[in-house]
This record gives sequence, structure tokens and C-alpha cells, in this order.
Amino acid sequence: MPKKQTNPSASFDQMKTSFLLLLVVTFTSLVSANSIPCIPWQFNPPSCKLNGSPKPGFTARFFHLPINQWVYMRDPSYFANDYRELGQIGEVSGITKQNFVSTIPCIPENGNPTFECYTPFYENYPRYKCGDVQCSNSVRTPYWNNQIYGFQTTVSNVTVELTGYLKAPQTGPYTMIFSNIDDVAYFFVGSDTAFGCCNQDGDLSEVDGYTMGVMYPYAKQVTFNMVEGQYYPIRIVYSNAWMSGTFESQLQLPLGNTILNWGKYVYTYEDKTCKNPSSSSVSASSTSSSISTSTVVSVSTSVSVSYSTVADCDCTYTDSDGVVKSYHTDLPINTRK
Ligand SMILES: [Ca+2]
Repeated sequence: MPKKQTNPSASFDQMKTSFLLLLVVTFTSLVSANSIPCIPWQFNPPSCKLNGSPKPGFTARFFHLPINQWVYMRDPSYFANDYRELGQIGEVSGITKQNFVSTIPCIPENGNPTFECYTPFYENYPRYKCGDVQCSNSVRTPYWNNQIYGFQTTVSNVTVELTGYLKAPQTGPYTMIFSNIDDVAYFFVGSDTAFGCCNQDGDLSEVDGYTMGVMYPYAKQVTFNMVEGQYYPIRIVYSNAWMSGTFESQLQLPLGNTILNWGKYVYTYEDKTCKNPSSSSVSASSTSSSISTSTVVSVSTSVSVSYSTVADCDCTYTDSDGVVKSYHTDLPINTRK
């Protein structure tokens, strides 16, 4: 009977497999079971094939948000869908310039005229300062104006949902950059995450998870692939918890140029005029892992990607060399409140 031979290659494969198993198990043990999964780095979101009469721009819906409620701001489930439960207060359509800033009034303690403050910082709480001026009013008070898409609302405490179909002008990788967010914004792309095809006006029962979440004072970006002429459902959910607010985003196109007013590539299809919906297939194939609850997705580069489910969406993946890398890039921004 021949003696059993040890195959060095097989042994190496076993070691490699064990190492990967250890990585996945370790990774899985760090994952919270109740949080929402992130989307893999540089993925292929499912698009829609649409016929009908599109209107240019985003549709914005405004939702009630009590002031200074940070329990909502730290909860990904709030931004995924729970924000709708607090009640819609208005709607504006045709938005092609999606970025905005909002201010609160400063009533100077020295009796000078009231002015709008973009850079408040709290001092002598609940009062605050704007530059060198001590304001006599409180940061805990809701303040109204129409600086968000012309809609009169409590800009100091409000949640805004933007929905539309992003029509890809070119084929290739796109990078969505949330460069300045005060206080929180989440990004969703694809008919599996943003909203279902021909369901821009409807509920969110067809979708799950989110693509990117950013909380003040950080900035983030995420890269995904799109095909020219296809319509990709996108949804942005922004909240200002108190004081001034900022939503500043940019879209980097495949050729490298970065667009500030990228809302010009977005269209609204009312559900009643949206016809012949058909989801395209996702290039990245999903396969179930036999290990615990971890999900492994094989992408075109044959890199094994593990979902992370950390709350702030700082997702990681393991490349072919076994190195754990981050999906998103943090960008330093200023420290304004
Ligand atoms: Ca704020």
C-alpha cells in the first residue's frame, strides 16, 4: 500500500482556505446582527428600462423631525425607511441643483439688527455665537425659512428625501462624493436599494440596505459602475438635527471630471406615466456563504468581498492578497457646526 503523499500545493490551499475562513469568522464576529448591510465597493447597481414622460430633476419630499433628536441621527434604519413614519410635510419637484446651505437667525445680545448665521457655534448654551457676536436666541428653537429648494419649513430640524432616476451619460465608474454634510445624509443607488423601478412615488417594500451614510463632520465617497443611457434609481435622505445645515455633493464621471450640479442628469418619472419597467441584471453575482451569516459576493475582478454591517457604513473588503481594505474614503472637512 503506497504511503500517503503530502501535496505541497494542496497543503498551501488548505492553509489559504483556513486563513480566509479565519478572516471571515473574525470579521463576522465583529458584525452586528441587527444593522443594515452596506453595498460592496465599486459595485454594479441594478438599473431600470423605462418608457414614458420623464420630467427633469429630483423630487424632494420633506418630513417632520423633532429638533435635537440624535437618537434618529445615529440610526441607519431611520434613514433607510423609518423617517417616513414621522409624517410628510411637503413636496417640491424639478430640482436640478441639489446642493444647499441653510442658516438660522442670530439676534445679537448687543441690540444690533438680526442677521442670518451660517457658522453658529454653541457657547453659553443654549444660546450661541456667530463669529464674535453673542446671539441671545436659543439653538434649541426650530427656525423657519425657504432656503431648501424654496420650501418654507423648519430648516433647523427637518428630513429631506430626494428621489429620481440618474441617467448615465457615459459607461464606466462613477464616484458619488458627499463632501460637506451637516448633519447627516445617506445615499442609495439601484432598484434594489433606492426604490423599485416605476415606484418612485411608492413605498420602500422592494428595497433594503443603503449605499453610503455620512454624519457630520465627515465626508465620504463611493464608486459604482453605470451603463450609458440606463436609468438608475437614486435616493438621498438628508437630516439637519439643529442649527445651520449643509448638503454638498459632487459626482465624478468616468472621464474624471467632477460635476457639482449633477442633478441635471436626474429625471423624475411619475409612477402613472412610467411604463415597461424591467430590471437589468446585476453584473456582480451573489452567492451564499456556508459560514455563519456572512455574505460573500464574487465581483468581476474575482476579489472576494465580504459585507460589513457597521452602522456608519465604513465597509471593508478582503482583496486577493488577504489584505482588508476600506470601501469608502474619509475626506477631512472644516469643523463648522
Ligand atoms: Ca446642523
